[in-house]
Amino acid sequence: MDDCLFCRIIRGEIPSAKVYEDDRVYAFRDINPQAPVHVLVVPKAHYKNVSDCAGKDPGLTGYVFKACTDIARAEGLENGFRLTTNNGPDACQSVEHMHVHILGGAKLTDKMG
Ligand code: DGP
Repeated sequence: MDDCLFCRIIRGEIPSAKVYEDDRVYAFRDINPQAPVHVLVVPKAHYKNVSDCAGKDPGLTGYVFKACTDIARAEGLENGFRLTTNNGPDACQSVEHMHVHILGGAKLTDKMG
């Protein structure tokens, strides 16, 4: 996806604060953090959201979530963290490349919506 923002970040065409990378996922700090730790974890392959990824490659979807838990541990979030993935317009997904938000580093609100 030539013009996808997160594909461009993965390729290094747009700078990002990288947290983790392997052959299947890339993780970087959110440009507009909503918590002391706010990391985005994305599959390197382009899927427009988690529904798209889960439907076409459920193994990769699981791999992304496993990576999230490993990154949360590495970020020192032993006391808890939240994983959020916005899926489609009603969820206010703003970038159409599947991504999971890792939020933590403080007590988060109990409001989920
Ligand atoms: P969502 O609303 O779930 O689609 O989240 C998209 C997130 O992407 C949002 O929290 C802000 C972040 N974001 C948008 N553009 C950039 C960027 O250029 N760099 C980084 N690091 N994050 C970005």
